[in-house]
Amino acid sequence: MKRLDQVLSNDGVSAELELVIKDTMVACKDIAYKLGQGELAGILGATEDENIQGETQKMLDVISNDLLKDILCANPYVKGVGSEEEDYTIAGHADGKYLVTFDPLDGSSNIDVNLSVGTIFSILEAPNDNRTGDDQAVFLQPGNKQVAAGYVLYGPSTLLVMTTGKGVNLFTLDTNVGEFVLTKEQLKVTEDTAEFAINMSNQRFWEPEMQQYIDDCLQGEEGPLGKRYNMRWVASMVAEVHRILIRGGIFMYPYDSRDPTKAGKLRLMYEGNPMSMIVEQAGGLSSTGRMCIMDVEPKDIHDRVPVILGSKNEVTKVVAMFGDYIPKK
Ligand code: FDP
Repeated sequence: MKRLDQVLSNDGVSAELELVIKDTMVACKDIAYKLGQGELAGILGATEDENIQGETQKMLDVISNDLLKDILCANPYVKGVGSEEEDYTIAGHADGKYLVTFDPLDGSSNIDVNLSVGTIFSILEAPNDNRTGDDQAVFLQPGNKQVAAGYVLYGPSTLLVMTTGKGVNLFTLDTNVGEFVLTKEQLKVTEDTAEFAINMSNQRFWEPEMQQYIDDCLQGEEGPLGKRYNMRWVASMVAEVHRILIRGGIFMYPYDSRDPTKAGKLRLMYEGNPMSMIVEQAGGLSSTGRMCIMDVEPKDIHDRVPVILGSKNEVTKVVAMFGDYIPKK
């Protein structure tokens, strides 16, 4: 079986980028170990702090963030990092070629109930100028500029799903040797699906287009979509996207009016962009409803975005509800 480094070399990934990815995985293996220890390590529960998004930080959010931040900032090829858990971007090496953004522990409300969580990462090329990684402006590039994106899913087994722009591969952590080994090549999202994932408790706050689509799904065979739908909501984006990569589906965290100043709940640079690159590299689609997520120009490292992604034909049906935009593929 091929190891991660062999797959990256076969894909023609530069030695520098390979080292950045491998260091990201060193941190993720440590996170996986700590999650596995759970209560025994005394690291479950909340801290007294909130992150810049106003969310209470779990102890493991902070530990995972520190692991990724420390290892990546020490990597000579990393110019800077941006994290969902950090107020500002952090400088690495002034002449580093890459910028890494990450959500260290996505779905962290699941930690205390021992359900799946994940780490999401996105890698961009750093602009070749005198600015350093603590200048957030260097990070403000749309998702279509990503050179790599991936997630690690900490579930019954620890999985890495990633792309460097040549399709999407799935690796499983072999805990006997501490290596990620290739277990599925070239994942493909089915074009059609009858399974949707959305937090239905927010229904009354959605825009009319989204209300309409879900109403149509709920009508099943008798409705305009003509099929019976199933629903799933793990409340962990990594787990939802993984399910979609394995058996198809559509995941939505749309705009809602609970806080009209926020474009959505999910973060563009830590969640929307990397997950869109993975899903689109696997033949799926991603959209805000009105434009391709990866075409959104970020104004701030912590920008939020409405997210609709998954099986191509189903995402196309949802964006058709919004009416004024046709997805690229
Ligand atoms: P969490 O807040 O627990 O980190 O990243 C945000 C996220 O989880 C996603 O992983 C998940 O899909 C979503 O929020 C869950 O949102 P709800 O709390 O609305 O269910």
